[in-house]
This record gives sequence, structure tokens and C-alpha cells, in this order.
Amino acid sequence: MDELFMYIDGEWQESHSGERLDYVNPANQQVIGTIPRGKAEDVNRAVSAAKASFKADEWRKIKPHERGYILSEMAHKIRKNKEELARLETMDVGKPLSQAHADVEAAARYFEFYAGAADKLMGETIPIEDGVIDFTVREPIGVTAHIIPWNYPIQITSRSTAAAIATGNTVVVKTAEQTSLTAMKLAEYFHETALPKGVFNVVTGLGQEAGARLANHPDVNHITFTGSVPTGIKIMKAAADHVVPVTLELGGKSPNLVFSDCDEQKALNGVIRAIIQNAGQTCSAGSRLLIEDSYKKRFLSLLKARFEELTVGSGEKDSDIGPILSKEQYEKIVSYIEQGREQGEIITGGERVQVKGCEEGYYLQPTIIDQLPHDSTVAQEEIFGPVLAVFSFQTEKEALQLANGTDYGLVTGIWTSDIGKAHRLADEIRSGQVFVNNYGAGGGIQMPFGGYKRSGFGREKGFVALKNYTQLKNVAIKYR
Ligand code: TXE
Repeated sequence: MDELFMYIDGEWQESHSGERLDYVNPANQQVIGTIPRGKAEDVNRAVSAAKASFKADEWRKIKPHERGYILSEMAHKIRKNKEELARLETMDVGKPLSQAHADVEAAARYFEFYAGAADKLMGETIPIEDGVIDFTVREPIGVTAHIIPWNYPIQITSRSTAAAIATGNTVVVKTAEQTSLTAMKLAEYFHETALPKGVFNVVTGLGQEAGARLANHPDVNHITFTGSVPTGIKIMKAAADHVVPVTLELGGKSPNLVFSDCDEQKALNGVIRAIIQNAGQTCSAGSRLLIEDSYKKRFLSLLKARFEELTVGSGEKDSDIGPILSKEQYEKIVSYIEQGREQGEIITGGERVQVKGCEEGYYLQPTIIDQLPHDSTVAQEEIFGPVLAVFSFQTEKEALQLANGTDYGLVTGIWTSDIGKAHRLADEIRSGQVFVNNYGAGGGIQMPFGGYKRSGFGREKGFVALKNYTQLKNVAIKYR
């Protein structure tokens, strides 16, 4: 059993109460260690360390390229330890090892990308009138809170903390209670760099305890949150009490639109990958499939055959689909499948899989549900499992209505060889990302990522995310 500690003010710390929480390996539901059950006192310690280090000259006066250098070192350390990190991520989340490797590489890329950006954050000069020089400066915002979900811990921790540190802020991370292993490794690597103590802090604990305190702490100056809509709403309300900006990434019900003129193999591969990645426990999962009516029968039968070839098993064996994180998540998915069975038709899947040697783990067959009313709960809500709901359309207009017909708007995939059609649809789609003849562009850490509608607001990834962690000052000087 591994006992983890929190990382606060450059030191490994136990929770104030001394209480601990178990964490489990989803492959077999075995307890593999404990984490401190951080509560308000622990968050207070972390925020005051972050506040003090934000004010200290050691961090405030550091040259931008030196911040970049620290982040580059992080990228280097992540790559050097990629085997261990991928193994830990698989053990913590359950995901297939090859996907964990891709997450680790993405984490390294975030540090690398924002390392390069650290000394390229520029303001503008604005013409006002003769004798006045007007310019803008981007300044760090202060103590930034990062509340992390359990599905992509190393990626999501890296993407927002690297951007916040590149811009000169200090950071308090609250890991998801289920998955803290790789965030603690990041703390370990930061500890080995020249990052001043207190700039990067990690608190572990429950959402309603440590998370809630971080969200309502008066000395936090920005909150980045990825997770469920109800928790996002709570965080936004808590932040409103202190007029603190938030960046919210709240999941989706993303569609893939498949037209009969698509490249069939590419579309099949894309649609499958979009829903089985991380066993469908992905905010951008392609969980709705919209197929052109005349092509539906053929595409669906090919898809069914491919679904039935997918392997379900432990992440360590690198099966196509790993376990569901927990009993709670599994039961949530199964309740949607049962509703789907009543209101529609299960084309394939829908049953629990017993994996030899991992009997306690929650494994599910990849599932396709057809014939659902598009306004049903199963068609509208985020299931967060390997469950694909299928619909058909006759015209572009109908395709668009279905695509835009949920409260979410995170990602859309369009599969067609007609570039005009792809553009027309992309113009009208209400989602933060649109992919044509691909889904995800290989992770694309450089591309803005975030939602329309209830998928949240603000953008992470890419250059644009630097704006989350800075505030703009305008200076006007009259010299005549
Ligand atoms: O999410 P929560 P949960 C969706 C997905 C999943 C559902 C529930 O549909 O089935 O959410 O998962 C912290 N104040 N997504 O319960 O509650 C919590 O400790 C402050 C989609 O895990 O949103 C964790 O660190 N923080 C999503 C983080 O919030 C609080 C990824 C996420 O937990 C808090 C994960 C509070 N009151 C789940 N309550 C995506 N967009 O990818 C909880 N937390």
C-alpha cells in the first residue's frame, strides 16, 4: 500500500485532521493506497502558501524565460519517467496502457508548449491622440485554483497549471479523490526544479470538503474546473461571492455526423475511437452517432461487427476498453442502458463483462442503442461510458438540428468528402470544436478547447488559455 502526502509550500504534508481516504485500482477494485483527507484547514494552508509566494520577489521578479525553463525541465522529466507515469495512470484510472502513454506525452507537450509561451506574452500599443502613448500589459492574476476530475488526471493537471505558471501565477491543485497518483509525481518533479516553494501546491481530499473550500476561498483569484455540470454550477456560485473568474469545462453529448460520401474506414475508426477512448469516460466522447438515412443500414452493420471485435479487459493488458472507474459510475451507466433498452433497441453490448483475475472490476461491453427518441434522457444526457446512441437524418438541415439538439456543445465530428457541405455545417454547428474527417486531431494541445452552452465557457489549451491566467492593464502616458 502506498501512502501519499499533500504537497504544500514545498513540503510533503499530512492532512490537518490526520484522516485518510483509500484509493483503488479500477481493474480489480483493490485498495492500493491512501491519500490525506484534506479539508478546509489544509486548503487554507495551501492558499496562504500560494498567496505568499505570489508576492515574494523570488517569484514575482523571475524573468519570463526562467519560468519557461522550469516548465521545459518538467516536460523533460515527464518524458524521462514516461513508463512509470503511464503505469500509474493506468493503475489509477483503469485506462489502457497505450492511452495512458498518450496522456503522458500530452502532459509533456503542455509543459513544453507553455514553456515556449512564457516569454511571448505581449501587450498592444493603441493610438489615442498626439502626445499620448497608450499600451497594455498582461499581468498574472494571482492564486489560481485547479479542480481536477478523475478521467484524465495527468493531462488536465498539466494543461492548466503549466499555463498558469508560464504567466507568473501560483497554483493550488485539488486532485479528484479517486486519482491523485500522477499529480503527486508532478509535485515531486517540480520539487526538483528551481520553482520557488509555494508556487505549486497539491491538496488531496473530497470535493465537498477540500474542493468546496478552494472554490469559496477569498484569496483565490481564478478557478479552473473540469467536471460535471452540477459541480460546475456550485463552483461558479462560490466564485461569484468573491467576484472571481472561472473557466469551466463541463462535458458533453458530442455527435459524429456521418454522410454516405464519407471515407468509410476512416469514419468507422473515428466513430469507434471517439466513444471507446477511456471506456467512454471522456468529456469529448462522441456519444451520439448521426447517420445519413440511406447509409444507415450499411454503416451500422459494419459498426456493430467492429464493436463486437473490441477487447474488454484490464488497462495493463492494453485491451481496447478498460474498466469503468467505480461502482458508482458503473451503476450510472447501467441505469442509462436499462432506460435505452426500454425506449429503444440495443444493437450490441449492454452487458457486464467478467474479466478473469479481475472479477471485482466493473467492465462493460461497448454498447450501441438505436431507435431512441432524440429528446429522451439517454439521448440528451452525458452517460460517461462506452455507450453510443444512434440517429438518422435525411437532409443537412435535419443533421444540423440533431447535432445542435442537446444542451451541450463541446465537440462535433463531420465525416464527408464534400468540402462545401463540411463548411456549411461547421458554420452552423454550436460547439467549441468541429472536426472534419477526424475526431480530435491527435489531441491537439495547441487548439482552443472548451464548450458552447452547458459544456461550459472559457477556453483551455493553446495560446488562448494564457488569457485565463492574466489580467490586462492599460497604461496611458501623456508626454506633450
Ligand atoms: O464529478 P464532479 P464526479 C461528469 C461525468 C460523471 C459525473 C460525475 O458525467 O459521471 O460528472 O463525476 C470536485 N466544490 N464528469 O462526481 O463532482 C471533485 O472532488 C468543489 C465529466 O467525479 O464534477 C473532483 O475533483 N469541487 C467531466 C472534481 O470536482 C468539487 C469529468 C470533479 O468532480 C465539489 C468528470 C464541490 N462542491 C466527471 N464537488 C468532464 N468534463 O470530463 C466535487 N468537486
